[in-house]
Amino acid sequence: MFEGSVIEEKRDYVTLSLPALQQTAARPTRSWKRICRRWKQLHRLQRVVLWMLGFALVIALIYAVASRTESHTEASHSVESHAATSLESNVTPPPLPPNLVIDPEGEDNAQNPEEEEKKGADQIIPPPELPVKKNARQEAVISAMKHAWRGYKAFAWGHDHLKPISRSLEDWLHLGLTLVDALDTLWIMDLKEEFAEAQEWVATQLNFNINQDVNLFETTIRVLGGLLSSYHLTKEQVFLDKAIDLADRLIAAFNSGSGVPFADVNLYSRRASKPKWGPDSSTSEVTTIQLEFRDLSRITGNPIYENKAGFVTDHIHKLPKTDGLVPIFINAQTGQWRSHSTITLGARGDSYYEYLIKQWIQTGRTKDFLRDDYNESISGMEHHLAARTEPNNLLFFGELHGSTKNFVNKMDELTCFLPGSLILGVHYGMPKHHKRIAEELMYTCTQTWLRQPTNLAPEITYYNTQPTSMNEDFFVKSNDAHYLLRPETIESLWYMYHLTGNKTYQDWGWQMFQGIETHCKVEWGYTSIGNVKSSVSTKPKDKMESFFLGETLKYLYLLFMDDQSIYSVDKWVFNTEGHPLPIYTH
Ligand code: DMJ
Repeated sequence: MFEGSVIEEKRDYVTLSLPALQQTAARPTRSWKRICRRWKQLHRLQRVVLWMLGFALVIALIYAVASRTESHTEASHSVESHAATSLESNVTPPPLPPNLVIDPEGEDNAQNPEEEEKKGADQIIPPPELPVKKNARQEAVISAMKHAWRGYKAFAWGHDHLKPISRSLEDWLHLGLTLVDALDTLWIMDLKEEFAEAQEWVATQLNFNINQDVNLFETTIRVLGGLLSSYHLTKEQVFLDKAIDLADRLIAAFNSGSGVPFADVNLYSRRASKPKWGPDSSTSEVTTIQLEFRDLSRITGNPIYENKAGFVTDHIHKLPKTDGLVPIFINAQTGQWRSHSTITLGARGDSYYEYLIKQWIQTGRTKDFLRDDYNESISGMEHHLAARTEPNNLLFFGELHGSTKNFVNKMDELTCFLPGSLILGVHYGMPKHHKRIAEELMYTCTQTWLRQPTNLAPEITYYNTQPTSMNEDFFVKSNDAHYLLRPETIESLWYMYHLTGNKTYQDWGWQMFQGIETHCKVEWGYTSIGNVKSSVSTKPKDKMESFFLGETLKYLYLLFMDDQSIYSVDKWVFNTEGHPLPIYTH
């Protein structure tokens, strides 16, 4: 009964409305005919006057719209240039007082992060709108990316690395490293054609069912990280499917007895093993897989990845430390430190500290032990590793070597990730004096590039802490003079610019990019070089690392972007290989 009456009602409505629509449609035709008749009855002069009035009205409208748009653009320009001018006075940060340590109880205390608005969301962030217009510096970086891609495509397509001088390739993990590492950079730079061909390769050729031992950390940060960020940016299911397949194989590395993963795992047999060169896993490696594994759990709803990787963080939180600083080796079977190993912010130590703050951010600032461990480690760095050069009082972070823990005045280029993490922390409420440390270390790192005739940084720099006849703040040994196309300093420049707006950081990055263009660019891509100390004898090494596309060029592009809100650190947390992942609420 009820249904029947609804149908009836619907029929009535349709029957009634059709003629009404027809009437309405007929009305304009009649009015139009009337207007035409009247127009023809007008005198010729009257018609000319009406035409002119109409024309003047259209011009006035166009003018009004144009001047509104212009005044809006001018207003935003003047805000930007004011910000730039007021920051310009702070170009070279004045050195910190000789005693860098500042009372953590004093005015420098951390802001209460709970008081700040919680950033991030559990939902996947919609892909950001791509900016239409790019500035000249961005265009230059895009050209570099296209140049690198062209060489890779021609001679190393689907392989790990391009050897651009010999026009050949090199495989290490046999996972198409450069291609997967470059995916999100191509997307961010709006290189859609290149992205599509890379996606096609991932869909049809990327195969993890191979009898190949791979390093858990490298595979996680480059391949799993690259697939996950591509998934978030594009929502293409293929990236997620591949990420799950890979993680299901990598997870075997955690079958170690202690839950701290072995360094290597065979993708086919899913058997884990110690590294070929020693009994232990590297601390930075076992603590720099959590962002990626957690992200996969959050997307899929399968907690296993997050639980396995999260266990390592919890376990290491409980181990003894030197004021928050950790040895660089840990045994996977016992889960204990190799206690006589070195403490460094460089190789094998670096990203332990980076992932403390980034994991805290990724989890919506809810796991406070991560923040506390991070803050303790920065205090430890200030007390044990911070030192100053002669004659110019530059800040650097040295190392505590082996069982003696003697201080060594050496800093890796890898350590230059730290200004970026520090300023990110300050943005999220960490102690304000961390900003000063970030600015000073950023300056020192930049000097390691710009004081070389190539404008490129060596792998390792030694610092003068005593007055010497050389009168130089630092020096480079011949064996350490290579530049591997690394990103760390440029990555930190992006964070510093992104979070302070000081355009000097862009200018420093531009000078570094000129160094890369002048000394690393070859006909078929970009090459690492063996000697940054000479602009005539750079000793090219014939290798283009995957992180050059995954990180170095990406961070240069982000550094030069006019609209910094698109890849904001309030929405994204970048893994250690430069792959953006979303921030969650817990
Ligand atoms: C990259 O693979 C990552 O940035 C990692 O954290 C350190 N080493 C390289 C780049 O130098």
